[in-house]
Amino acid sequence: MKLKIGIVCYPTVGGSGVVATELGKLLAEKGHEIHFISSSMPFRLNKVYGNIYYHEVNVNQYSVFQYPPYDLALANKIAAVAKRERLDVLHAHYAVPHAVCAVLARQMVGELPIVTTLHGTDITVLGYDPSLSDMIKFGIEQSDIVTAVSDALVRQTYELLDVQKPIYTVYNFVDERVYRRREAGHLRREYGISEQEKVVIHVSNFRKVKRVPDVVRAFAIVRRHMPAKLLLVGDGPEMTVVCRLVKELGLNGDVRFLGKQDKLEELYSISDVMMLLSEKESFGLVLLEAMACGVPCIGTAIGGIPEVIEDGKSGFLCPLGDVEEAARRTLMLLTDRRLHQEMARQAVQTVEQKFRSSDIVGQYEQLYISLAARK
Ligand code: GMT
Repeated sequence: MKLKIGIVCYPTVGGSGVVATELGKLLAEKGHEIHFISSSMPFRLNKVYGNIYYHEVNVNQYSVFQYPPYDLALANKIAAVAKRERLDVLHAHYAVPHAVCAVLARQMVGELPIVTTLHGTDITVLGYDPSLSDMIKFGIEQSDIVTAVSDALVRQTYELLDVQKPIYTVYNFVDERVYRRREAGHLRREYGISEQEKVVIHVSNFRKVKRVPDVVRAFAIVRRHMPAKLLLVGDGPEMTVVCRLVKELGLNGDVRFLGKQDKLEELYSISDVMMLLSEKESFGLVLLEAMACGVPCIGTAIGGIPEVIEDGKSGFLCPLGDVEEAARRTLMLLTDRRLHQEMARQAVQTVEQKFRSSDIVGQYEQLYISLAARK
């Protein structure tokens, strides 16, 4: 059954937009017709596909509005696309405003099955905001099917918002054709990494919840014991704090600030350990990307991270804020060649078995088909 699927997502760098775009691309490869509706072209949509369309939401500036009415323009656009293209289903990634706008669009067109995927901060951060929480709950309850990217996020949503609706876990995935270990030795040389040095990588949007200073502190301990470099990939509000800490700890020569990068698979391919020490993380897509490239991970035992890293198998879990433990586990991995090889192998295997992209895309497809059949 070939479907016409609308996908509403954030277009910028960020896990929810990445998952939504990769999902659209793989669904298109299976023959479905995909309509992205977003404020700008999703950044991962880097190739022309005959059956992928992009509909831009434009918000006009009128002096009567103190704030541009993006949400209303989005709802209007969803309704227009749904009607014109006869969409079978609309998939909203992130509860606000996307799920809520989808519900409004459905009222405008009469019939529009809605799947909403909760990605994390839409619940774990915005869900605590009294100016938004009832609206988030409404968007969830009015959707036809709701998914979340980990069991942990499903539990948190029930606890926080007291929603009366089944929420299904559908994990994140990566395109295994892109995320695989490859030869990128030239990058080590370009970043001035010597043969003897090990490489620790951290990738995030440098927001407070990512606790990047903990990564730097853990790395400082590692560095006292062995030659190593830390690659910090990404940018965001905490960057100034992180730069200051790196300087304070005398690590300037051993930390490379790479900023936002595209070809992450090449950076993972020169890395030995991935570190993600967040205080909130519904899944941790970057862990999966690293694991697919054969990089064992050190992560905090919070949110959905324990569903991604199998402690002692594909990496290690540490208590939140325990930088000594994160450093101890990293050192274990960096100094024991056999342990590292085995964990790298397990990491790749976990991606292939538990998070296989064809299985995850198939799960979403089944949800769409069940809704389209109800029409
Ligand atoms: O990690 C971020 O801050 C970005 C955020 C987003 O909304 O794009 O990522 C969330 O969604 C990703 C895709 O489902 C998850 O892998 C991330 O764990 C999740 N981030 C948080 O929960 C903090």
